[in-house]
Amino acid sequence: GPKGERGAPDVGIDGVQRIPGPAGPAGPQGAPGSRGPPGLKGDRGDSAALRQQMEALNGKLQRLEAAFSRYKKTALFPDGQSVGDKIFRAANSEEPFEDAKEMCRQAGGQLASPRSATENAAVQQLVTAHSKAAFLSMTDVGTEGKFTYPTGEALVYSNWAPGEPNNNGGAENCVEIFTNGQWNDKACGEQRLVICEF
Ligand code: MAN
Ligand code: CA
Ligand code: CA
Repeated sequence: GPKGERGAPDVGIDGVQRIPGPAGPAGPQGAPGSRGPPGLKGDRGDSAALRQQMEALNGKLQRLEAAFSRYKKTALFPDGQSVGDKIFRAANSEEPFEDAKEMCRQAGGQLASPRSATENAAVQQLVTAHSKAAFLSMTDVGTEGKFTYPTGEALVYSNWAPGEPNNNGGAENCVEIFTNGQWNDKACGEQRLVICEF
C-alpha cells in the first residue's frame, strides 16, 4: 500500500505554529490482483520437434536404401557389374572398335577402362559369362607402343598377357581382354564383345 499522508501543518495549544511531522510508514501490502487472461498455446520444444522429424526421415531413408539395394540387383542382372562408383555393362553384340566405342558413347558411357585389379576382375566376369573377348577403351593410336585412355592419359593399371603388347603385324592398336582377364593388343578392325562403363 502507499505511504501514509504527510501530517497537515497545525497550530499548538500555545498558539505557535509547529513544523509538520515526517511522512508516516508504508501501509500494509494490498490484496493480489485478479488472474489475467490465458496466454497462447506454447510450441512443443524445438529439440523434441526436430527429433521427431529426424526419426521420420531416418525411417524413410532406411526403407529407400533397402529398396534401392534390391533395385540395383535387378538392374545389374545378368549383364552388369558394379565396382565402387563404376558400373560395367555388356551389350549383347560384337563390334569393331570404332562401332563399339560409338555404342558406349551413345549410351552416355565409354568403353570399359579397368583402372585396377578389382575393376579388371569385374570386366573379366562379363567376358567369362559371354565366353567372348571384349574390347577395352585404350589404344596406342597416338604413339605406337604408348597405350592411353580416350582422354590421352597414360595407363594407371595394366594386365598384359605375357609377351604383350607386341603390335603383331605392325597393326595392333586396340586392346582385348580375354576370359582369363589378361590383355592383348589386337587389330581394331576385329569384332569383339562390347562392354561399356558408366
Ligand atoms: C597371337 C599373338 C598376339 C596377337 C595375335 C593376333 O595370338 O601374336 O599378340 O595379337 O596373335 O591374332
Ligand atoms: Ca600398336
Ligand atoms: Ca598382340
